[in-house]
Amino acid sequence: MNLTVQEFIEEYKTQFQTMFAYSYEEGTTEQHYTALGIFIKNYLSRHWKETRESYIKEGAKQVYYFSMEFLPGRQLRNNAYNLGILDIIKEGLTELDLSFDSIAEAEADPALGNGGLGRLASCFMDSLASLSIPGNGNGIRYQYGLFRQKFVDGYQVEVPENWLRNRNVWETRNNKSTCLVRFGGNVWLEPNDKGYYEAKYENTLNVLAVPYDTPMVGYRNNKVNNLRLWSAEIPVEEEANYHTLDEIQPISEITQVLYPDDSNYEGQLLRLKQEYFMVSAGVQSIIRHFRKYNVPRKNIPDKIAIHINDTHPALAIPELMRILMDEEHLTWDQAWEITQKTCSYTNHTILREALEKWPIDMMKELLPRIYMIIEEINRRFVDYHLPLYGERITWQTAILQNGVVNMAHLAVIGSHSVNGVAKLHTDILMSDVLKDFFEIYPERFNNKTNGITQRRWVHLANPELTALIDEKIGEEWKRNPAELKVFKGFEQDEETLKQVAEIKLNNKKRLADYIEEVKGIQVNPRALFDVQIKRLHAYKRQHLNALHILHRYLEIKRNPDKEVVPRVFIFGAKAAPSYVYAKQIIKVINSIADLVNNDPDIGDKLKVVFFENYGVSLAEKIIPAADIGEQISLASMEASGTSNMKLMANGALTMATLDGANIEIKDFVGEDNIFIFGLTDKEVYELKANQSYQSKELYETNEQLRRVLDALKDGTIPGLNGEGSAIFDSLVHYNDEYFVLKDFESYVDAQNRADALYAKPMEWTRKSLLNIASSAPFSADYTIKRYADDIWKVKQYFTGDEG
Ligand code: 26M
Repeated sequence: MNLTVQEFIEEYKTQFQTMFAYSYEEGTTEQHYTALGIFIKNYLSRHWKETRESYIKEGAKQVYYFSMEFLPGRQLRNNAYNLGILDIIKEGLTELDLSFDSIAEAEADPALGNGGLGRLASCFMDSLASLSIPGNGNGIRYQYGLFRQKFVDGYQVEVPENWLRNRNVWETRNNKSTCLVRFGGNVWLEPNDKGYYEAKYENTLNVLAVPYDTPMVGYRNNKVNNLRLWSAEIPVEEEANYHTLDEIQPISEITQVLYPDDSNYEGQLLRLKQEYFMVSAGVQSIIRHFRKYNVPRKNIPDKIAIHINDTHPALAIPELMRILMDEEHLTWDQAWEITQKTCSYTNHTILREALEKWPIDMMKELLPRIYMIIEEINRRFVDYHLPLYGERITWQTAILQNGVVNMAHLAVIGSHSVNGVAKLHTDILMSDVLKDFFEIYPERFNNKTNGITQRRWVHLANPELTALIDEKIGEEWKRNPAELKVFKGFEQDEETLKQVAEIKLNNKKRLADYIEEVKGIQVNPRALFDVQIKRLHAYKRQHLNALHILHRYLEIKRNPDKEVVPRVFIFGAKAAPSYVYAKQIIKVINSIADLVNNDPDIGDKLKVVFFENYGVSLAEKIIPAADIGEQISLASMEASGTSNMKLMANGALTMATLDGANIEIKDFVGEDNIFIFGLTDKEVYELKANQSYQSKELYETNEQLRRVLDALKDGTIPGLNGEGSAIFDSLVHYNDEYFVLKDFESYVDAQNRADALYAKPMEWTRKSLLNIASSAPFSADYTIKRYADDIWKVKQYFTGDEG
């Protein structure tokens, strides 16, 4: 199906007219977006259908990636690109006097996730499709995504994100595949005359789960996988029982809004409803689909893999047990063997406060049958392990502890594989967080370092760089990222270095224009662009970055004639609405920005830009323009990080602690081509263990540090209402939980090294090129290949029509 420009033009005009009963010349940008989206969806629909059919025909094992969050980003450009029709469409639209870029901007960016975990899920969906692996996403179609962030007087204000206001062109509502999900009521088991117990229910709340399917388009391989997002509705046959909005509420609220906190777990009943709703609908639809394979149920693990993205979907384990026993009438032992072989789990955090522990009473009342099953899993686990491992280990690894259901324990016990998301993180799981489990089940543990899709984050976000690499090493690297290393051969080639530098400058000019447009701040594109983009959290230490900025500011004020390397500090970060400290940090950084940006003594030497509403679309604009990527979490705290990978792939040099995947980045790019500073994880553990750290001493003895800290509360920063003092107190009087002061000097030192290097543009660019050329190992394609081979045992399906 080779589309020509002329065919596109004709079909598009007709399409537009059919949809809107206007000629295309009269269309708004938004209408053009809708028409073009529908055009592309129609174009891919045959591949979507054929991909699904071919998996069944081949009896292919399929993986289902269960995640409460997906952050796919805008899909128009991505889908056209992966289908291989982007250039044709662009050309056609130009002939029609329309701009593809403006049309693409009209798409709503679905913010159905908080941050790293959700974006990883979407990178994985892209890689699964692009590798021709039968992989499905399973999640929730939240009516409102993550809040839209605004700043009012420098404070974060949250506004609802009504991403479905205009029509979502990508989704297909699938009325044929709905399921019923039951909550609450009473459950009991009744023996019947067929020789098994039947689960009987009364007074349950029945919710209809309606799937909306979204195509996940593979890169030029004619494969289109499926992302299935569930929406809660009243069952048609029960509609007559619902009369008022109040009565509808318990159902409609389930898929209304995404929980906006990714670091602090609060046992909210509604969240538990969301988790079970998604999991139950997902598992039911998998088992229904499995019947198409016509193989015995004991072969379920040969046809199905269910992946649990953090503990949030861990109820998939008891739900699969429930279906296998209550609906398929298998015995406990049969069901348990199938469940364990089918499920696998990824841990994404060691933050204690983020671990899910549901009150038993809540679980019992909301999910009585599921709770019975969890209780039995726990009973069998304890009975078996007590004689083998003794009291301490057994009780510490039990699922039920002190009145709560420990979801991580459920996930580990019910899975055949447990993985962390970077080497260090997996080591910490094995030696600390899940240590006892590592003793019981060493064979289950494995590392899968995260990855990113170069298609979205390089090919599309940075077309000039992509064209340059094509020109230098050919196009093979796009299908086979390992080829990128060939680009290293150009590290001494002056012409190539000049081109790399020029591309970076062009990207910075575009970002500078955008900064001027949305923030009204003028920045010098030749300044060093220093970028920290990620959720706001104390452990990620945006406040360390802020202290460094303050330090620079004070230095310039003290020494106005000294030559400095001009810098633009760029932030993007949302704080959880209830996270007071994180919001205080936002306010402080915004106030520092006001101070610095409006001080005539400072000029181009220092600028601070805090973008509102950071998300996938904004990341695509910022990342190609970054010179430095800030990865400055306290060692051991950041499980992996993924913005580190996106930034390096676009030629940013990494400013990093030895945390998460930074360590692997350093190993690949070489320590000369990265700025490393700060405590190591071992030093952090030691300081914590011997309780020897006294942040106040640092404040008292280090004059440079004291000056900076005092500026937080002595009126230097305008417009604060105690936020600076709050941060001061946490760092000085409450002993600085995340060792910000401890790492300060080493951080400033690394930043000075960065300045010195930036003053030698060719040297800088050479390192930038080496970063680009060393980024291939962080392709999500490789990560997914390893999940497929080691954990899921799913194959790539080449059907000969890959195109
Ligand atoms: C939990 C309970 C209730 C409501 C929300 C949550 C929740 C949601 C998201 C908890 C954690 C969530 O995300 C954690 C996360 O994004 N972790 C990040 O995962 C990335 C991908 O593996 C890593 O790169 C980051 O280091 C890690 O912080």
